[in-house]
Amino acid sequence: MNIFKTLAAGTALAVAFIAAPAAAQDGTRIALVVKSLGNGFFEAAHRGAQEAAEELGDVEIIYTGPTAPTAEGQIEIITSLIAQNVDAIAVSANDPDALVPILQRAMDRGITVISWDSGVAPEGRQVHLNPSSNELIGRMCLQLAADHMENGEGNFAILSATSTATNQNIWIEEMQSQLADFPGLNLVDIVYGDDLADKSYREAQGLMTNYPDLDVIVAPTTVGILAASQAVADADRIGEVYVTGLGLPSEMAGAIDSGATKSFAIWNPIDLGYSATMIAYNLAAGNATGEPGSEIDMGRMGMLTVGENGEAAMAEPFVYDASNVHEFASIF
Ligand code: RAM
Repeated sequence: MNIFKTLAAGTALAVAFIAAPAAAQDGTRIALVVKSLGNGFFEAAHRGAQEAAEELGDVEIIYTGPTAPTAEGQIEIITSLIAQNVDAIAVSANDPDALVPILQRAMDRGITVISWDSGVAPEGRQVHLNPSSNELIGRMCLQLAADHMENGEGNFAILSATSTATNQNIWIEEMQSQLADFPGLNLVDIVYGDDLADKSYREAQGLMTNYPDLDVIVAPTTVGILAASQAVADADRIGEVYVTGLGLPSEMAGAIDSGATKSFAIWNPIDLGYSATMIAYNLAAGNATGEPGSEIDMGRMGMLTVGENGEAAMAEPFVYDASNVHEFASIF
């Protein structure tokens, strides 16, 4: 920066300070509270949030989350965000109910609250953004399992994230309620890897030991699907036990190459973080109400129509296989 620019910037700051000393905050501060740090899915969503912030201008993204995916960790973080008087909190929740009291306190203080990815019960937020239709995600997981079996017939187990995760629990319910449409599929067990790589790996090993005739592990979590693929490869069971579910091309390209999976699905996590940020911003700015039936501008993702219970869905999941995984691996 040259000296004239520095002076100009300094003057602008000084003027802003004199003109509005009590209006305090610079711009809009939006906290993106994720299930846990160190998860590539949320890191991609963060990139989308940054993109939205740059497009909006004068928006600061506070990317935060606990080290392990627990509701307690998120409650602590949200308590501190309320003390910092952020403008909006956009959370992917580790539990639909446990966060409600603290988020109600945030809303009472005038903070905009939305959930995205993994929802909070309606009384604890203004809007919830699902990545896609839950029914469709459930059906897609079953279809992927069937696609990895001969004639769509065989045994499968579900390796989920935490047992309280709103999104995975809804998708599991959807899988169970649509099982009748896939008569060849036999669900033998549901286990929880807590979105921790080591626990997910051990749970996948446990499934292979406990069910010698297991054909497919369906992991509706990017952490679980990657860990299970590694467990299958390490156990030398490639070609006998397949892994599928929801994964990131960047993390799963190796599993496609090794043959641990033939295909898996996901929506664009960058778009999801971008959309959540746009929604939080427009609610905080008073440009939208979030009322069922109303619309919210999501920038390059278009207009969102808010549905029943303040819920809406972003886009359809996309299937990745050997034909396209490497092309997308550099994106998310
Ligand atoms: C994991 C998280 C996230 C989920 C994806 C598919 O990264 O559990 O909430 O949406 O998987």
